[in-house]
Amino acid sequence: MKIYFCGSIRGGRCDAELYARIIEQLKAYGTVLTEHVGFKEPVLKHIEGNDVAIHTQDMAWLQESDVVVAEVTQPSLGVGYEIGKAVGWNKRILCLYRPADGKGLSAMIRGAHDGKNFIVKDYQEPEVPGILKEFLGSS
Ligand code: 6IA
Repeated sequence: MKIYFCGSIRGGRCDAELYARIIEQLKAYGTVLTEHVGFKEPVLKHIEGNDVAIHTQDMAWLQESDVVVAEVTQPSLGVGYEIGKAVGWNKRILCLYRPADGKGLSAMIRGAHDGKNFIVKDYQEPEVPGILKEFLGSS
Protein backbone atom coordinates (compact mmCIF):
# COMPACT_ATOMS: atom_id res chain seq x y z
CA MET A 1 0.00 0.00 0.00
CA LYS A 2 1.26 3.48 -0.90
CA ILE A 3 0.51 6.04 1.78
CA TYR A 4 0.68 9.81 1.22
CA PHE A 5 1.17 11.57 4.56
CA CYS A 6 0.39 15.30 4.75
CA GLY A 7 1.63 17.67 7.44
CA SER A 8 2.40 21.36 7.68
CA ILE A 9 5.75 22.61 6.39
CA ARG A 10 5.65 26.33 5.66
CA GLY A 11 2.42 26.51 7.65
CA GLY A 12 4.55 25.93 10.78
CA ARG A 13 6.69 23.08 12.07
CA CYS A 14 5.49 22.88 15.69
CA ASP A 15 4.14 19.32 15.16
CA ALA A 16 7.03 18.00 13.05
CA GLU A 17 8.17 15.48 15.68
CA LEU A 18 4.64 14.14 16.01
CA TYR A 19 4.50 13.72 12.21
CA ALA A 20 7.68 11.65 12.37
CA ARG A 21 6.15 9.38 15.05
CA ILE A 22 2.95 8.90 13.02
CA ILE A 23 5.00 8.17 9.87
CA GLU A 24 6.93 5.45 11.77
CA GLN A 25 3.62 3.78 12.62
CA LEU A 26 2.34 4.14 9.04
CA LYS A 27 5.36 2.21 7.76
CA ALA A 28 3.88 -0.95 9.29
CA TYR A 29 1.08 -0.71 6.70
CA GLY A 30 2.98 0.16 3.54
CA THR A 31 5.31 2.63 1.86
CA VAL A 32 5.11 6.22 3.03
CA LEU A 33 5.76 8.34 -0.07
CA THR A 34 6.26 11.58 1.87
CA GLU A 35 8.52 10.62 4.76
CA HIS A 36 10.32 14.00 4.45
CA VAL A 37 7.30 15.73 6.05
CA GLY A 38 8.58 14.39 9.39
CA PHE A 39 12.26 15.21 8.79
CA LYS A 40 14.05 17.64 11.04
CA GLU A 41 14.73 21.14 9.71
CA PRO A 42 18.34 20.76 8.47
CA VAL A 43 17.40 17.69 6.42
CA LEU A 44 14.28 19.37 5.05
CA LYS A 45 16.23 22.45 4.00
CA HIS A 46 18.66 20.19 2.20
CA ILE A 47 15.91 18.75 -0.01
CA GLU A 48 14.29 22.09 -0.68
CA GLY A 49 14.41 22.66 -4.40
CA ASN A 50 12.38 24.76 -6.67
CA ASP A 51 8.73 25.01 -5.72
CA VAL A 52 7.50 23.93 -9.16
CA ALA A 53 9.52 20.71 -8.87
CA ILE A 54 8.18 20.11 -5.33
CA HIS A 55 4.59 20.60 -6.49
CA THR A 56 5.04 18.36 -9.56
CA GLN A 57 6.64 15.56 -7.51
CA ASP A 58 4.08 15.77 -4.71
CA MET A 59 1.14 15.69 -7.13
CA ALA A 60 2.61 12.60 -8.83
CA TRP A 61 3.00 10.85 -5.46
CA LEU A 62 -0.49 11.89 -4.40
CA GLN A 63 -1.97 10.53 -7.61
CA GLU A 64 -0.22 7.16 -7.24
CA SER A 65 -1.08 6.81 -3.55
CA ASP A 66 -3.71 4.35 -2.31
CA VAL A 67 -4.60 6.30 0.84
CA VAL A 68 -3.96 9.75 2.30
CA VAL A 69 -3.33 10.40 5.99
CA ALA A 70 -3.21 14.07 7.01
CA GLU A 71 -2.37 15.58 10.39
CA VAL A 72 -4.45 18.75 10.17
CA THR A 73 -4.03 20.36 13.61
CA GLN A 74 -1.50 22.97 12.44
CA PRO A 75 -3.27 24.81 9.61
CA SER A 76 -1.41 24.60 6.29
CA LEU A 77 -2.43 25.81 2.84
CA GLY A 78 -0.42 23.01 1.25
CA VAL A 79 -2.15 20.30 3.32
CA GLY A 80 -5.58 21.76 2.51
CA TYR A 81 -4.67 21.80 -1.18
CA GLU A 82 -3.46 18.19 -1.06
CA ILE A 83 -6.65 17.07 0.66
CA GLY A 84 -8.78 18.85 -1.95
CA LYS A 85 -6.87 17.21 -4.79
CA ALA A 86 -7.14 13.81 -3.07
CA VAL A 87 -10.91 14.19 -2.80
CA GLY A 88 -11.04 14.99 -6.54
CA TRP A 89 -9.05 11.82 -7.25
CA ASN A 90 -11.36 9.69 -5.07
CA LYS A 91 -8.67 8.72 -2.57
CA ARG A 92 -9.51 7.34 0.86
CA ILE A 93 -8.55 10.07 3.32
CA LEU A 94 -7.97 10.13 7.09
CA CYS A 95 -7.63 13.54 8.75
CA LEU A 96 -6.25 13.59 12.30
CA TYR A 97 -7.02 16.60 14.48
CA ARG A 98 -6.00 17.33 18.09
CA PRO A 99 -8.69 19.56 19.63
CA ALA A 100 -7.43 22.56 21.61
CA ASP A 101 -9.14 25.41 23.40
CA GLY A 102 -9.90 28.43 21.28
CA LYS A 103 -9.16 26.66 18.01
CA GLY A 104 -11.27 24.78 15.54
CA LEU A 105 -10.82 22.66 12.46
CA SER A 106 -11.93 24.22 9.16
CA ALA A 107 -15.52 23.38 8.24
CA MET A 108 -14.17 22.49 4.77
CA ILE A 109 -12.33 19.57 6.36
CA ARG A 110 -14.65 18.60 9.22
CA GLY A 111 -17.67 19.01 6.95
CA ALA A 112 -16.20 16.63 4.36
CA HIS A 113 -16.41 13.67 6.79
CA ASP A 114 -18.63 10.99 5.27
CA GLY A 115 -17.81 8.08 7.59
CA LYS A 116 -16.48 6.04 4.68
CA ASN A 117 -13.92 7.51 2.27
CA PHE A 118 -13.27 10.73 4.15
CA ILE A 119 -12.74 10.29 7.87
CA VAL A 120 -12.07 13.08 10.35
CA LYS A 121 -10.87 11.92 13.79
CA ASP A 122 -10.39 14.08 16.85
CA TYR A 123 -7.60 12.36 18.75
CA GLN A 124 -4.80 12.44 21.26
CA GLU A 125 -1.50 10.79 20.42
CA PRO A 126 -1.99 7.53 22.41
CA GLU A 127 -5.02 6.78 20.22
CA VAL A 128 -3.04 6.83 16.95
CA PRO A 129 -2.27 3.07 16.76
CA GLY A 130 -5.94 2.12 17.10
CA ILE A 131 -7.12 4.77 14.64
CA LEU A 132 -4.56 3.69 12.02
CA LYS A 133 -5.46 0.05 12.51
CA GLU A 134 -9.13 0.78 11.99
CA PHE A 135 -8.50 2.91 8.89
CA LEU A 136 -5.67 0.97 7.25
CA GLY A 137 -6.17 -2.53 8.56
CA SER A 138 -9.04 -3.08 6.12
CA SER A 139 -7.34 -1.43 3.09
O1 6IA B 1 1.88 24.93 2.84
P1 6IA B 1 2.80 23.91 3.50
O2 6IA B 1 4.23 24.10 3.18
O3 6IA B 1 2.56 23.82 5.03
O4 6IA B 1 2.35 22.52 2.86
C1 6IA B 1 2.76 21.29 3.41
C2 6IA B 1 2.41 20.13 2.46
O5 6IA B 1 2.89 20.42 1.16
C3 6IA B 1 3.03 18.82 2.90
O6 6IA B 1 2.02 17.85 3.19
C4 6IA B 1 3.92 18.37 1.74
O7 6IA B 1 3.42 17.20 1.12
C5 6IA B 1 3.88 19.51 0.74
N1 6IA B 1 5.15 20.24 0.72
C6 6IA B 1 5.37 21.54 1.05
N2 6IA B 1 6.67 21.86 0.96
C7 6IA B 1 7.31 20.75 0.56
C8 6IA B 1 8.69 20.42 0.31
N3 6IA B 1 9.70 21.26 0.50
N4 6IA B 1 8.99 19.18 -0.08
C9 6IA B 1 8.02 18.27 -0.23
N5 6IA B 1 6.70 18.50 0.01
C10 6IA B 1 6.35 19.73 0.40
C11 6IA B 1 9.75 22.47 1.16
C12 6IA B 1 10.86 22.40 2.16
C13 6IA B 1 10.94 23.50 3.16
C14 6IA B 1 12.16 23.55 3.98
C15 6IA B 1 10.09 24.65 3.17
